[in-house]
Amino acid sequence: MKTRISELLNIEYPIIQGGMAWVAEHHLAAGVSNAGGLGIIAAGNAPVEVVREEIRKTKELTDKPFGVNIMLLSPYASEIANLVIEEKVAVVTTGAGNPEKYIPIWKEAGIKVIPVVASVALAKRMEKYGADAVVAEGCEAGGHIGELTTMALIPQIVDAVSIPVIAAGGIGDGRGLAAVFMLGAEAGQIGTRFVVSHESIVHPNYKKRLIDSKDIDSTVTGRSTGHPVRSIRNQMTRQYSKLEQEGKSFEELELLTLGSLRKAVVEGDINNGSVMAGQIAGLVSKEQSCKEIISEIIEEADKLLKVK
Ligand code: TUI
Repeated sequence: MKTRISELLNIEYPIIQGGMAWVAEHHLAAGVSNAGGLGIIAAGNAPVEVVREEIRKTKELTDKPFGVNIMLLSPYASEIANLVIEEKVAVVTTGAGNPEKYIPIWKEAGIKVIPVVASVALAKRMEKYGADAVVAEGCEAGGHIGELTTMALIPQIVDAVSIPVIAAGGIGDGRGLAAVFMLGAEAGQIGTRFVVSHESIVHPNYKKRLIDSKDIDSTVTGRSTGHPVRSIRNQMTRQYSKLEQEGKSFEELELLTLGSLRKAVVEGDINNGSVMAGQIAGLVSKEQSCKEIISEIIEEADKLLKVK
């Protein structure tokens, strides 16, 4: 399954791992890269020294290319934008914002730049500013999301830009990967399924909650603040929605979510923490190694795409 993305990134299979804050650290990133995909370290809201350490530990675990995802709402985003240059990271993906002011320095350093976008307008702008590819993320995805579904977003972005498009949001198996190829994507970004991998360091309660989840278990909070986030419905999302309906300020709502992802991922508090996951969680039924996950998805997609 050679595509412009596997060529660009120098990877065996057209699968990249989502840049999930707290989840995507060196074990997962190296696991995915060693399995032939592109592993990604999520900087999230972490300070620069923590991210530097993650990059160095990943280098110890793999000789394959890997990337760093920069969450642009982070107070450390600009420092991390420089860190990836210092550490000679091969690929940068970005989320939750517009990275155009950093693109020239990353390109100058030879970094492959792949912004995550949720609209045609931002995809076109990223191409104009020199991005190598875009991840087009539909609202089936977990975490911070845009408005459009993957089904509607991918073909519109594919038609609007010439650079290759990586689809994200709702891909959990080979059928999903084959489907986005039909829409014109040249790779898939997968998050939720990798959360439930052996290499993922999330608390066992979090993995079990995803394995147990049904199709309709995720919900979106934060639409009123302009920062919609998809996670599994629980005490935390109910409390958040109640305060949102009461018209509480963005600052008050932030206080509730502050640290809540860590609470779920690290402490395993899946009732009061934020259990971010995509709509495809209902399809994830067991914990596997990154190698098993990637082999299974590629084998299935390959078979489907060969049927004429
Ligand atoms: O970034 C993500 N997913 C995330 S970031 C995150 S941490 C967080 N937690 C709470 C509140 C906010 C963030 C958890 N999950 N995915 C990539 C993504 N980017 N999806 C959508 C976007 C996006 C949306 C609007 C990118 C750009 C944009 O507009 C930028 C502009 O200025 O035009």
